[in-house]
This record gives sequence, C-alpha cells and structure tokens, in this order.
Amino acid sequence: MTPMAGAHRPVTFVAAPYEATASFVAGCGFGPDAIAERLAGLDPNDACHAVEAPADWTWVEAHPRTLCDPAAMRREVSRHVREALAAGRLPLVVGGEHTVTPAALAVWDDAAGVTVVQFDAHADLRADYEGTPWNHACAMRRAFERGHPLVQLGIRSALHEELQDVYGPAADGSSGLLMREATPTARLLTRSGLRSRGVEPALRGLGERVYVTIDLDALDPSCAPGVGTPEPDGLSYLELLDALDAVLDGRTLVGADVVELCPARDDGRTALLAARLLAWLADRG
Ligand SMILES: [Mn+2]
Repeated sequence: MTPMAGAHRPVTFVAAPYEATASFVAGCGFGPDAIAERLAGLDPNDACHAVEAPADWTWVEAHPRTLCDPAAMRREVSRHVREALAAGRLPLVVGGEHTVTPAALAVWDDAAGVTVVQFDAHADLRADYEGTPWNHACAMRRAFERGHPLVQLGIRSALHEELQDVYGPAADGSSGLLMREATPTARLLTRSGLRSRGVEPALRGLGERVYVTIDLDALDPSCAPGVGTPEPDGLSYLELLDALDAVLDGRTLVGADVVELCPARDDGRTALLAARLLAWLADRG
C-alpha cells in the first residue's frame, strides 16, 4: 500500500527544560520556550521550504524549568516519551541540557536494537563530571553503557581519557584523529573525519532503528550561536541535513532530540534553526 502524501506519524514534542549542570553559559532551561515560539510560527503554506510544519503535533511539558533533581527529570521525561510511543506518536524531545537524552533512551528495553546517532561538538563520554554521572558531559557515556550502538558525528572537542575509556588507546596517539571504532559498536567521526571521508564510513552495518540526538553546538557558531559551549568549525545546516538524510536512508527514526539551545546567547537564528530541524525530523517520522 502506498502511504498517502503527508501521512506521517503524528508527533509529540516533549519539552524538557532541564538545566542543572551548565558548565559554561547558563540558560538552556529556556530553550524549549524559544523553540516552541518558532515552531508555532512555521507556516504550513510556506512555498519556499522543502519541510512543512508538522500537520499533527502536540507539545507537552515533561517537567517545570525549576526542576534540578536528575532522578525526577529522568522519570518525567521517560514517562512522556513512553506515553507518546504508546499512542503511536513520534517522540521528539526538546532540551534543555544533553542529560535529557539518556532519560529518553531509557524507554527502549532493547538497547542493542536502537542505534544512537549523535551530532555534537563534544564527545560527552565522561564517566562523571563535576561530581555527578548525570552531567551533560556524560550523556553519551550513559547511552553507551546501556548497550546502545553509538555513532558520534562532527566531534571536535574530547579528552584523550574519555575517548580511551570507550575506544581504547588511539593507534598513533595523535590529536589529528579522524575516526575511532570500538566493540560493541561505537564509532566516532571527528569534524575533520566527516569533512574528509563523508558520513558513510560511520554508518556501515548500522541497525535499522535509529534514535538521533542533536546537540546544537554540532553546528557552526556562525549559523547557531545560541549554545552554551560553542566550538569553532562546526557543520553548516545543509551539511547536517545531508548527513541526517544518509543516516535515515533505509532506517526508521524511533525518536530524536534537539538540545542545548541557550536563548541568552541567541539572536533568534538558532531557535529558528532548531524549530526547522525539529520539523524536518517530524517529516521523517
Ligand atoms: Mn552534547
């Protein structure tokens, strides 16, 4: 049966304004509100954008912005993601800091069957940071420990120690690394690796079900300045969409998140980009 045009899965945006461990510039707790405003402003009749505003979407607040208890956050985000899935809806989590990702992932019992594809400037593989394992700098370590195959793309800031914990020692110990691989499945393509090799080497043999997490600092600060920990030499918006196209080619998006928008650092362009990105992800659901 041919699906009807526009017959996408309905979407639930799960706002998770969690901000307990910002390490540089605070403010990502205000990210979901800024994105909600831009999402509401997307016009389904806009003729110039390939991606329309999602036709059927709801917005739920997983918890209040003042919440800073990580266990309560995980419980509430998980509950809302689980409810969305049970209702046949695609859950798209809107952060908040990157710590919300492991909370969303907790709903999939078959972790090995759900590959996590992360776009980020930072590896976020630390065992703990500033006294807690629930720091944003540890988000992907938690996902990896849960047993999710992990693909990290566009990384340009990571410590030798955190990489070594997951990937073992670098073959040549150099800082100019392009790609790292580990068993069970984890792959990291640095920004340089992504530029020189393209995304395909990181996607070989990837499973069919994918959860995508996008830390907005994966993008170049020139197009996404509104983040708490900006890093030079990021992806362009188009590069990100092209890479996402490759990731989702022949694969199913089970859920996704867009995190780390910091409105205090933004002039509006990052919030708009985040809203368009979420509409794009909704379109792939
Ligand atoms: Mn991150």
